[in-house]
Amino acid sequence: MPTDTIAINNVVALGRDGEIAIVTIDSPPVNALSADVRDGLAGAFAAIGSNAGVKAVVLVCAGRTFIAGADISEFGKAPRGASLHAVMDNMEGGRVPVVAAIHGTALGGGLEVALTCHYRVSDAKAKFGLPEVKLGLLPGAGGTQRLPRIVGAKKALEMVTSGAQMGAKDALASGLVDAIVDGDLTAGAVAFARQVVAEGRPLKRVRDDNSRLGGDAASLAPVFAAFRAANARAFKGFDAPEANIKCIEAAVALPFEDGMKVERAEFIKLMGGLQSTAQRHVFFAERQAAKIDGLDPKAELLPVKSVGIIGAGTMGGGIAMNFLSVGIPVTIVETKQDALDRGVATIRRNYENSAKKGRFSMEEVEARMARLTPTLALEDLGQADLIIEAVFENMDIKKQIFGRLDTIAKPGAILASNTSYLNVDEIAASTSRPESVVGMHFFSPANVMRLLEVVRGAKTAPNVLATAMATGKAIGKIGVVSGVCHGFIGNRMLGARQEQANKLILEGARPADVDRVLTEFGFPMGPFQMADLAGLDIGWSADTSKGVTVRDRLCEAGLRGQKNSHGFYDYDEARNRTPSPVAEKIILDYAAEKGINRREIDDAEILERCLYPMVNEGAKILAEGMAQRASDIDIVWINGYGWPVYRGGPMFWAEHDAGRARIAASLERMGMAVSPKLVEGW
Ligand code: 3H9
Repeated sequence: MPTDTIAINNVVALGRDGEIAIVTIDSPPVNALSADVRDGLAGAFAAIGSNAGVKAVVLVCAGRTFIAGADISEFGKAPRGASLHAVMDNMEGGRVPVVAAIHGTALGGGLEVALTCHYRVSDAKAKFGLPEVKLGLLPGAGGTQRLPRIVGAKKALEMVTSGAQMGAKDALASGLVDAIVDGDLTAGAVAFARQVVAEGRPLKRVRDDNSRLGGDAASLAPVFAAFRAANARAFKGFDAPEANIKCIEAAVALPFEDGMKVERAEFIKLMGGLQSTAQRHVFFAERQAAKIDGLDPKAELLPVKSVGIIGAGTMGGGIAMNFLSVGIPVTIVETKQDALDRGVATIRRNYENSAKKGRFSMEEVEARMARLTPTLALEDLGQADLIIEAVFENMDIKKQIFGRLDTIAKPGAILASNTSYLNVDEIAASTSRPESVVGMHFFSPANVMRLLEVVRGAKTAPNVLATAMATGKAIGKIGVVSGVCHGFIGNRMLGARQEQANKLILEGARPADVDRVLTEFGFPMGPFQMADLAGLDIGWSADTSKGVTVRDRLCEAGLRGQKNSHGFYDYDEARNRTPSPVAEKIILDYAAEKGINRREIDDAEILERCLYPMVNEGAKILAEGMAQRASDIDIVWINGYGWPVYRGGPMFWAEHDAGRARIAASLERMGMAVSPKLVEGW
């Protein structure tokens, strides 16, 4: 047991267990390497250096995890406290062995600190990773030079460019940890340190051992080339992956110290760039979104142990999968047996496809399917804790369903609508318990997309809202609270973009131009590709079509989008697309009929007209209090609509890249009313 523990400062303590010194970091929530932690470590290792009685050191963390990385909130601010590199050099170059004792997640700078220790032990659940790439960065404390010297260049490449974590078992097999400790971690690490001392083992410095790199620059050149080629699409637009690759190349090609210089230079470049600022903004924005203004964070949540879903179509089925996958039983309701059978078959097929790809076993498919109860009777939802209505967008039908649910659902059950546009308050008013009604707007495909808009009705009870958000988290979604307005946050802004896109193709741009400009900006697809994918006939019917919009006319001409291989584009069997001449003629005829003079429209105008009105709509949403904060809007667009994460979301982009004043001026030129919020800022 440690004795004589002294506080080096408020977050680092130094204790002794015989000849073993124990340095403990206790800096909640995640022991990030803040200035205080660095100062504490500097102080502790200085004290150890001058104490001849210490034969080895154990470095351990209190709380839920080992060091989770540099303190991201310090980035971009004036430097304070001891330099991390100096602290690490001191540990690595010291006279006694240092053993890192790891639990939770050793991430980023945390893993880098561990890699400067001479030995590493962990518990069986520990995880290891260098996730800096997700922040638009690279491991800047030697990680790119040390990791490949343990796990090899190839594995290191994968880890630094994906940020993926490695479990303890793999870490042991690859030499990232020297032992896995059962029982008390500190005690196990101390025993390990004693053994190192007793056996007179060397001070293993990762930097000095090139034997596991897996080859030299020449022999590994094809590995780097193949890796770049295989990932070109995934890395497109991002600066950080290539910088990470260059550093691993340097680890292979150069002596350690020179590799460190490359790492430093690349790190500084990334840190000063807008992409990393944007990605760090997104990191904090994601966590911020979970916080609901004016709501006690400890508000008691309602239990969600069983779920009812109304509608077994694409949305209903996708929503059901989220719950089945995490072990929550679902009763799914349809009005017709064949629709029900189709919905259940689709869920099974999706699961089986995942199993075939090796994501989980066929037994797991059966286990998930066993949690699903299909039924034609709404009455079967009487015992569900949460009921989600996912039928098509028709207010009358939704009201009718909620009216019936009111008589069926047990008291206290949450009644949610997956509506993507409609007034949740009006839906709630069709029940006698509007406090139990909330919007839960999923995005298609609902089992994949991370975004969940949680729509807070005027009467939604705080614990209903909090439970909807917590339920989203439990099924792996990022919940964002929206107020009640047409289309909520995401679709309302999308509407502003679509309106301009539709005008642009009449005024002279081609759909393919609009799509190209937006994909070059970083969206995975443009508005017309998206329309084709969703189906041009959504909400359209041959019986009621008046032929008044371009869409009506496309549908009337039999163009339905990808589903029948003809839409704004024609699709071949491999889904390769070429602009449709039929669609083009319909657009040209329509423009002529409306007397629109077509003109050359350049890329800059396309981008401005698609994105600026969207930002303006976002500003209105903020001014009306429909979104809690600008960063919530960014999270909606990144996770629901494919806004490129390295551009930080529309509101971040407006503030830090395009410029609010420039957007406002341009909107005025377009003759659009500028939201005062856009001018005054958020
Ligand atoms: C780096 O290390 C650079 C070096 O290579 C180079 C240096 C020269 N800093 O996620 P949670 C906060 S870059 C500051 O909800 P969980 C977070 O904001 C870093 N704050 O918990 C939240 O605050 P709040 C590389 C941080 O249990 C609270 O902690 N490392 C940091 O779901 C709880 O977070 C990473 O990128 C941080 N590093 O997940 C790891 N981390 O309560 C980033 C967290 O006020 N972190 N916070 O909202 C994570 O991935 C997760 O937080 C973790 C815990 C898995 C650790």
